[in-house]
Amino acid sequence: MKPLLIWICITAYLECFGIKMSAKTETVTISIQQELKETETPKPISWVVVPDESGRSLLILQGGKVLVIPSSLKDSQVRTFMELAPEEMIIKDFEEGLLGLVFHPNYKSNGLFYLYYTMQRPKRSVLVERRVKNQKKMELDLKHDRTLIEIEQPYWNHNSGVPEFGPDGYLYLSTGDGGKANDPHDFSQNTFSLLGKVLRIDVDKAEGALEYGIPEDNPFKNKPGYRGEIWTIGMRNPWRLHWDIQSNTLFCADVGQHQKEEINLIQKGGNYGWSFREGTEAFSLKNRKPSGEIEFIDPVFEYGHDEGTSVSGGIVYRGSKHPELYGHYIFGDWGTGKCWAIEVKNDQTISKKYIEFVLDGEVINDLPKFVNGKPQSPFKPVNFCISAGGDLVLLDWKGMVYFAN
Ligand SMILES: [Ca+2]
Ligand SMILES: [Ca+2]
Repeated sequence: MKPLLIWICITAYLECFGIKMSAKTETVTISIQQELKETETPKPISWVVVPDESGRSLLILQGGKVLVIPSSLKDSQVRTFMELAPEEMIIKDFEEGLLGLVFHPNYKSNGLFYLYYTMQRPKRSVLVERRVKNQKKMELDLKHDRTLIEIEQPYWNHNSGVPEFGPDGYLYLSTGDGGKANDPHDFSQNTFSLLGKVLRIDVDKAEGALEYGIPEDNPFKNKPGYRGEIWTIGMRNPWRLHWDIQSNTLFCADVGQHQKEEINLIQKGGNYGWSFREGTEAFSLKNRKPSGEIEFIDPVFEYGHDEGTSVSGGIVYRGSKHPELYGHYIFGDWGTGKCWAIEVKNDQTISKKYIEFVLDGEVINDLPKFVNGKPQSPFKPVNFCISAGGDLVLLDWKGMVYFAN
């Protein structure tokens, strides 16, 4: 056989086993700079632009504080917007705390926003509506404090907690499986539990005893044995959710246990597998099959624990500084610092790039390093967000806020 033919045969053979013989993955280099150096920003978990055209943003800290950041990013003008009271004991273990904040789509007329955080005694997570009473001054209305959802948390980990509004005006909320390992109580596949799901609710309505409405087109509304809030089933610990309005796609990065880290495209009523499956594989520690026929939705992208140990989802890049990443979903790994950009079309990943971030001439996320099987990265990407100018904000859980140049 001719060499080319031999190569094609080998490639086809390996691809039968899912081994891709594609060309070397391209690496995109992005230089970044640290901002807010003079401000204490421990465990930053989200950067949210205030939707009032002021150019201000909120920086959400896991410990329960929210800072207002001026468009100038000047440290001297940063101030505390709100701080959850310490008696609420929102953070006790490292996955607990203030985990998400989102503004209401009609924020300009109603001043509303939503927080998701954990509380203690008993352990639970809550979705709470708060209000800004003076938008110009970003002054919190101390009287408006409405708890919409309260979910009992059996363990300290896997609380998930990303509220995001869709283009339909409904609030999507990711929840984790409740914690420990192996989803010991099978919450993710339990259709009467709010754990291990993506939920979809109408915050502008109240229905029966609920503080919110359940949209008429939710897939399981009024179905016996199902909570009507459920939009998808079988999530483990989504960190995080992102609506890309332009492509009308809800991205969900789901943290794996010991096999695979996942990027999923969320579809109405879908079952994303956990804990029957981890990524595209059977979950090896349970290795059981569902009693009936369930169609599981595979991730659109996954990676193994040779590359990382805990995925941090991000955003679809729509900025202008890096045209080579336009329309790509950007995310990284909290354990190893490795970062990716993938391009998705027709529910398939059509291209993959690595991203290396350069700070002061040094790459901060070099090749993944493991010692005794544990990832060693001083850089802990926890979220990739969008700045007021539409560019990339990179949050390092170690307390740093970076802006892409
Ligand atoms: Ca938990
Ligand atoms: Ca899955």
